[in-house]
Amino acid sequence: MQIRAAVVRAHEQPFVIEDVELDDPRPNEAVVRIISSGLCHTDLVTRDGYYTIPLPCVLGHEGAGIVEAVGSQCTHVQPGDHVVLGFKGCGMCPNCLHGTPYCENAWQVLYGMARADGSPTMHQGTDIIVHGNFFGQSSFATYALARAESLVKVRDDIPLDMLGPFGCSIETGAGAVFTSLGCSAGSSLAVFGTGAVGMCAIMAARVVGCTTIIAVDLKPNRLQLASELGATHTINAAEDDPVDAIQQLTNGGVHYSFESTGVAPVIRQAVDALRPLGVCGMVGQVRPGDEVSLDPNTILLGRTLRGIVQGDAVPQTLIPRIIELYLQGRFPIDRLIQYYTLDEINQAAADSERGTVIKAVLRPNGS
Ligand code: CXF
Ligand code: ZN
Repeated sequence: MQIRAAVVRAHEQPFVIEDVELDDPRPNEAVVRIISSGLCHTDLVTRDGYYTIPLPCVLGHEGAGIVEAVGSQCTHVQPGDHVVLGFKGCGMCPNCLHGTPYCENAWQVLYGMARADGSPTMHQGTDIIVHGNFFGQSSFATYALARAESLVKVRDDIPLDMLGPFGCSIETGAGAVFTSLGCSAGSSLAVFGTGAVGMCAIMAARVVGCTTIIAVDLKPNRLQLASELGATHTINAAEDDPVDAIQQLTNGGVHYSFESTGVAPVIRQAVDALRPLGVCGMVGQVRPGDEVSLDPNTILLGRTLRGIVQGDAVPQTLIPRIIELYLQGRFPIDRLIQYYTLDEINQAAADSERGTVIKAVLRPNGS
């Protein structure tokens, strides 16, 4: 079928809106009409060439929409169902078999820009390949092709146009606090970076009952919103040294820290802000080649730095729970979102990079 998509033709260049031919679904695939698609830091750094991927290509991995067509073996969703597009690993390595998001073949599966058998999912004309299947979806488009098993069916009484980011940034921030770090009631958490992922970590920390929730960022307007969403303290790292400030506020460091900036020196700060036995979770993609230096004697006292993918979430169970929290007013994700049309994707990207919007969400089929 013919779709409209935001195509990357060259790294560090604007997206170009073009007509593209999308494959029909294979037996285990479904086509989804994309109602919303969030922009994530991962899309922007991929556009800018952090990783070697074939061009032209279509990015986008925070899609939600309505199932349009299903393959013959697809039983758990039907046309008309409301779904969030998740992303899955290879399904066959030990970590996938254990139900974790730490696929041993993650880079190939997510960035391979083709199905597992190497076949492309998009064309222009009969023989020009447009590389799709980014994170199993390529949802910066009016329609996306996905493996049916990666679709999360959701209730249909919540607007689909705010559900796109649930498949990545929202479940990452929430799952990191609920599951990866397992922050407990009465504990302290410092969140470095108050983009969408950091804000969701703050909302989740309020839900689980952290009593000290410290937001660290460079932008006063973000810190203000972080306070409204649950931060008990804010630190502007442009003005104060966040490690000193956190040590003072907590009498020796936080139980948990969460690093969402992907900036190497900030990772060091997030570790140094921990108390002994504290755990730092990091989710931001660091520029390839950048390195982090740590004081080994800091680690010696039982501190941990760990990477987190998707908040260790099982999307089928975590996404409906966060939706429930949203409907109860305890996870006000709508306060993070600003909408754009597909044609406005370059404006959405610029606003995200400048930090004037927290979560830019495209509505490729209109509002
Ligand atoms: C990704 C980062 C690379 C590993 C998989 C998850 N995050 C999505 O934005
Ligand atoms: Zn993402």
